[in-house]
This record gives sequence, structure tokens and C-alpha cells, in this order.
Amino acid sequence: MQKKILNKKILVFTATYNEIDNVNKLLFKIKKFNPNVDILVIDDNSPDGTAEKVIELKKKIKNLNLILRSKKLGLDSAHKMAYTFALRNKYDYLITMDADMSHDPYEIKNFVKYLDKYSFVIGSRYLPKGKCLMQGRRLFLSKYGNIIIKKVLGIKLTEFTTSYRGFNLKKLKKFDLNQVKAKGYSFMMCVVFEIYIRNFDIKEIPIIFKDRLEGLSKIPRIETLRTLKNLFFLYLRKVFNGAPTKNRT
Ligand SMILES: Nc1nc2c(ncn2[C@@H]2O[C@H](COP(=O)(O)OP(=O)(O)O)[C@@H](O)[C@H]2O)c(=O)[nH]1
Ligand SMILES: [Mg+2]
Repeated sequence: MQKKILNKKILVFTATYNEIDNVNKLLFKIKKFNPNVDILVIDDNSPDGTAEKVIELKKKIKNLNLILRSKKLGLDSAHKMAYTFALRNKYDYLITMDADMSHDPYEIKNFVKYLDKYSFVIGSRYLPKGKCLMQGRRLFLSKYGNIIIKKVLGIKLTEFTTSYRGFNLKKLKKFDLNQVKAKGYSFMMCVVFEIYIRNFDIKEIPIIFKDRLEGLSKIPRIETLRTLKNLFFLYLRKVFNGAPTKNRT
């Protein structure tokens, strides 16, 4: 098992916008816990100089790639670009995570473990061993948002919105994140739906989510409304196109 994992070509991706206070710690921890993975950072010309910091870190951290975009183009398009990068460079697994230390790099190995068997592995804060250490409005929206999404879509998962995920690129045949049209933060929910309706096997694993270590959240309030609108359209697709029946773990 261990040997097999070592043979896989793994890319860990994170999108950054104004993460200068987190990126150093994040990238070192990713490498410390997973020396064999490659890393991709896509930065949208962060005014705080995150990209310059990553360029500096490239001298110390092996196989660290940076794509620097000219302006803030959104989290969804960064994830799509990372998927294209991973396919072009023939990675076996793509693991995506936030750069604000909300996702613990120590848990990457759990994604790697399950990607051996599953097409898509999603981290969940709401499984029995998972935890969401957010507070107030953010916790409320996340917790009840995920419950509502589950009920509306009728998909037996506890988490749809976190970006801590693993893609087995060899198993997800004919799937590409670029096929997912939704914009903004509800993109994450729509990705799960698209993988689900294509009948790929999905594994949920518990994650411990901490609120960001430094800096501010970039999630605009309008995103809640956009998510509700997109959820309604997914519901219609489910009703009129029919949803697959395969059991999920
Ligand atoms: N490249 C890029 N990264 C972004 C953009 N918006 C957010 N991010 C990054 O996406 C991740 C999640 O954003 P965050 O503000 O923590 O969202 P929240 O945790 O939902 O409040 C972080 O690593 C951000 O730096 C963007 O427009 N472009
Ligand atoms: Mg965050």
C-alpha cells in the first residue's frame, strides 16, 4: 500500500489572495508532512506581496510552482486552472486546499490514502470525527447551509462547501472542473453535484477546520444568495434529469 502511494504523482494546490502571513507556514508544513508532493500556488497579484514571498520560497522548497495572474479573477477560475495544470502535467492526484491555515496540511495523507480507491475525496467538518472551529454567523451559515444542500439535492454527504478535496485524475475520466459553470463560492457545491451525477465514487473523510490564522475572509456576503440560486437550479436538474442511485460512503 505504502509503496503504491509513493509511486503516485501528487499535486497539492492552493489559491492565494493576500495570504502573506500564512503562505510561508502553509508551504513548509505541506512539504514537511508530505515530502513527495509537488505544490502549485495560483496568486491573483495580491497587493500584500504574497507572490513575491512564494518566489522567495521557491529557492527553499523543491517542486513549488507559481502561476501569477494579473488581477483578482476568483477562486473558481483558480481551481479550474489548477485542474488543467494537473491534467497537462499528468498528475495522478490533485489535492486542493485553502491557504489560510484553515485546512491542516497534516491531513493531506488521509486524502492520499483514500484516493487510491476513490475518484473523489471530500473533507467534511460535519462527520462525527470532523470539526468546524468557526464561530457566530460563519458557523451558522456553514452548518445549516450544508444541511440544506444535502436535503435539497438528496445526496448522502455532510459537506459540500469546503475546498479541502482530492481528485483522482485517472479515475475521473471525461470529467474536468472546467465543465462546472457556476461562479464564486457556490462553485464548490456545484463541483460535488457534477461528480455525483456522473456516478463517480465519492468518499467523505473528517477534517478539522480552523478559522483563518491571519488576514480577512474574501467571501462576499452576496455569495449566500448566489448559492441559494444555484442550489435551486441544481434541484431542477436533479428532478428533471434524474439522479444516480449508487450508494455513497
Ligand atoms: N487566487 C485567488 N485566490 C483567492 C481568491 N479569493 C479567495 N482566494 C483564496 O481562496 C482561499 C479561501 O478564501 P477565504 O477568504 O479564506 O474564504 P473563506 O474561508 O470561505 O472565508 C484562500 O486561500 C484565499 O486566499 C481569488 O480571487 N483569487
Ligand atoms: Mg478561509
